[in-house]
Amino acid sequence: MFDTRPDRSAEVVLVGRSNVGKSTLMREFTGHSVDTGQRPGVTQRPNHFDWASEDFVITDLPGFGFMQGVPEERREQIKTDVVQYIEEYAPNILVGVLVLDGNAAVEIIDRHSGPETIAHDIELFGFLQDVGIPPVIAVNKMDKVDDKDGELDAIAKRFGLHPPWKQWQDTIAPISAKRGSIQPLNDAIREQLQAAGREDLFQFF
Ligand SMILES: Nc1nc2c(ncn2[C@@H]2O[C@H](COP(=O)(O)OP(=O)(O)OP(=O)(O)O)[C@@H](O)[C@H]2O)c(=O)[nH]1
Ligand SMILES: [Mg+2]
Repeated sequence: MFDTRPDRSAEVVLVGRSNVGKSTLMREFTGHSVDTGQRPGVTQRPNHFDWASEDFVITDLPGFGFMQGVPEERREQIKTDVVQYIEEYAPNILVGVLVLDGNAAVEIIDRHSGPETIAHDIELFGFLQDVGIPPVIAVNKMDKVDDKDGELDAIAKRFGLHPPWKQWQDTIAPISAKRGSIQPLNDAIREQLQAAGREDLFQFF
């Protein structure tokens, strides 16, 4: 189990498959350097960015799914640890940002969906809701997507949110973390913070 978490009463977590851009997004949020990479599996322990004076922490969690050079057993362990982390700290977690690669998400979800299987991303979205954490879907790498509305509608549908996606701007935020274009996500996170009565944390988003 991860044991690096600072003891803070409020937290925002970034979760999602490997290589979708969670750490790049973390860097955007904090303005501090975080290891990112060309290959999946760069982050294998949580990166916490901590404001002790505000009693607040943002956590970039390791990714799940394929990781280059990481054995299956270790990947399963990381996934279990991520789920346990979320479960344990759910009472403190105000928003769960589920990061997707806008270019690949629909194909990956469809490939892993079947009569008896559920894609990780969909499962995680439901899990966040089940433990009482409002999820926000950050659809990243939009700079590489041509038909933006078409892709976002397709994603919305996979998560059971009826298209058009624009009805769901407090839950679906198209961004390009690498280009520093994350305003829709800041807005969506603020909506959730406001619902939790935590306008004091607006300064971070
Ligand atoms: N085109 C494009 N590439 C991006 C964007 N955001 C991140 N990337 C690239 O995607 C790759 C993976 O980024 P990371 O931030 O390391 O991804 P991660 O989700 O933290 O990956 P793990 O730590 O392996 O789970 C890097 O090469 C980034 O430069 C984006 O908005 N657009
Ligand atoms: Mg990372």
